[in-house]
Amino acid sequence: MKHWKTMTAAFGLLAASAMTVQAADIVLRSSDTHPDGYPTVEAVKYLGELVKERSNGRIEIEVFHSAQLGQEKDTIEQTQFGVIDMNRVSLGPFNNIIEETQVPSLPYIFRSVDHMHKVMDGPIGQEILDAFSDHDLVGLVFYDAGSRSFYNRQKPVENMADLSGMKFRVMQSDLFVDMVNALGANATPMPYGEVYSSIQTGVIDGAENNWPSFESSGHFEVAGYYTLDEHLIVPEVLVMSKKSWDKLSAEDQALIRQAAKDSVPHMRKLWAEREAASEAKVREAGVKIVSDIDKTPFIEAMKPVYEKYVTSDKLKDLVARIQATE
Ligand code: BDP
Repeated sequence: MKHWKTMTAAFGLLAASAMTVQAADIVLRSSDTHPDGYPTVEAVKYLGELVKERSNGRIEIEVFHSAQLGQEKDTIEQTQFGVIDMNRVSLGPFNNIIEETQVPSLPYIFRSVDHMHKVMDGPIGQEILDAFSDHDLVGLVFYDAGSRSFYNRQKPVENMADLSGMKFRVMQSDLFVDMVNALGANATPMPYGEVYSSIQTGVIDGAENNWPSFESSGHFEVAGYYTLDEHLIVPEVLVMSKKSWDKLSAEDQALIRQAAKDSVPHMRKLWAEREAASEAKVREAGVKIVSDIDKTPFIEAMKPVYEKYVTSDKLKDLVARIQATE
């Protein structure tokens, strides 16, 4: 009887391994909060195609979109534990864990998306990616996220004074809480997935995000005023779990790193297309857009935020080098 059980188990194992030989040897599960079709989701799918092709089908990436694996803060922890292999997230939710990620998350640190690309495509970006390795993660590449601006359900915000006393959701980052409070508004950190109903029920007045997120989340349906103050140009990041990474051969690690790099131009193309499409959809829906806004008072108001967060020599140096980048 015992013998028979062992035999069945052995057959089971054989069958299972025969199946995995036919499929991929390595399947990496990747998380994303955004819905299918969103540029970040499509970029990681594209990366999966590159990886599959270049590994002759040995490695696959399975993308779980629409927060199927959870909200960002939780999926980051699970990636650190090795439960999730790969994660595409904003840099924001890393701010409280990885000091270096605060730098590209500083309001108005980048003068434009081009400036952000110049910095993050170069040695400064690499230093920030390298910082993930002290936190059970491997930083692979940055993806685009345009610029973030405030939207709300109440009124057109024409200047900083209009923000006074209003309640805005921010990503779960102390830096963003201080950013909103320094503008005279009140910050409520909460997961992305709770924002729609919180605006709808009036728990908060609004939130802040880029065109594609404002549109794809449906927030524009409940927040009819969007003010293009562009306070953040914070990129997305693609990370891997250090635990999953360490299981790969050096060759496979190099293959994934290269494929991730190669997915960036594709992502940027998708981003530009989606940004335009989302803007058109939001405008068509009748959202009132305030685009002619004097950013100077907003930038001035960020001084105490910089003073509070840019304290270590490392961060001071990064900020100075970013500002000096033409
Ligand atoms: C989007 C980012 C996403 C964040 C979301 C947020 O792509 O990673 O979860 O903002 O505001 O733009 O939480």
